[in-house]
Amino acid sequence: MRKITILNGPNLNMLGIREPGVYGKESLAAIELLVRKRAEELNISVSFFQTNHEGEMIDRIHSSYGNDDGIIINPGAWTHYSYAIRDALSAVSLPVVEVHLSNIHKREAFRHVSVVAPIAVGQIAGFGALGYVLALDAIAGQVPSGDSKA
Ligand code: CA2
Repeated sequence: MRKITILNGPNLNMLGIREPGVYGKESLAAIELLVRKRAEELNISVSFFQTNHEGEMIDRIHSSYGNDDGIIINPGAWTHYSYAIRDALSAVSLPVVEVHLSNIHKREAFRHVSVVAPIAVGQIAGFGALGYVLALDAIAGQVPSGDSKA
């Protein structure tokens, strides 16, 4: 079975608690449920991880090496400046899909830049919680299922 890891960076544990106008009303747990439902339909095994600590995120990305088939990541504010997160993603040589709840391109100028995007297969931004489900569909297309009936 294909294994996909879904990673969330700083402050995303606050989803559903504050700023619903920008990031939607769903909590991270609710997003996880949505993604798990779609993962079941696609016969994909998913694991979730959120941290507010950059080094912890880098360690988690490294642990995907040899264990996972792809990474979906919302790097939060690290998106805009963390070469360390980008290098870690690059180092594990797995397909990466970048997700953002908000449309970062119509927000403040500093959010228009993603240092992760150049090493990602693609970026999904602006669709709220649905973006994570879309990202799963997208990454499923990048990773062969090994099942001729799928
Ligand atoms: O739109 C996204 O998903 C972001 O990655 C969210 C980040 C932001 O820095 C990026 O520019 C775009 C921030 C996540 C903060 O999440 C909060 C959730 C609820 C309340 C406050 C912050």
